[in-house]
Amino acid sequence: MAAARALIVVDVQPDFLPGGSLPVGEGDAIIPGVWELMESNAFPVKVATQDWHPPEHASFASNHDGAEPLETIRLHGHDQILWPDHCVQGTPGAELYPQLPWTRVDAVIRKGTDPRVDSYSGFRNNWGPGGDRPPTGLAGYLRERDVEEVVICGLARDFCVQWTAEDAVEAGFRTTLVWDLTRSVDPSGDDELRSALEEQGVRIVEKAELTP
Ligand code: VGL
Ligand code: ZN
Repeated sequence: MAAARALIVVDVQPDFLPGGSLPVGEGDAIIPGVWELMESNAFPVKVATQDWHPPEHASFASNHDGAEPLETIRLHGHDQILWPDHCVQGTPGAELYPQLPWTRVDAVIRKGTDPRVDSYSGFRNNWGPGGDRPPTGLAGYLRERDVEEVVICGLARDFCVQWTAEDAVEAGFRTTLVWDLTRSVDPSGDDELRSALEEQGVRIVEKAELTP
């Protein structure tokens, strides 16, 4: 089979959209464009990630006595931002956003399922108690499908999209991030984030620049 290009749709879930428990500003603005890419025939492989936490997850402020959301603590030797409860397994906020054509997606990688460890990236967990970042299996899945290039969109630009893009480069995939089909939790860092990603080898494009 010829080298394939894969679409990766990151964490488009109600909890990250307006009205959700960890809403990303303007998160809903990406929906029509993401819908178009999901419907496109330009991607022989399409995958999605789904943030999928147990209620006792270590990234929830509610699971740390006296802690408030958006505080940073040390967890397994690394900084960890504490979040409001979000994407709790089986809750409506954790679903794949119901208005998108998920039937088009070949595989869904659920992440953040280990209560002890966060997982921003679709490829590997954040650092765990063992000091390593255990893989989710996504890189192997894509390699077995002859994928050489990944095109990434979704939420949030400055967390799960960023980490997924960085790990995609590190795993050896040509990596494109569709900037206008992402939004940040903290847009004030966007300029810096953009340069940092480009420096690491992530190609950043607007949706209109994607060759169909
Ligand atoms: C995300 C914070 C916590 C994301 C997930 O999808 O960017 N951010 N969990
Ligand atoms: Zn999460």
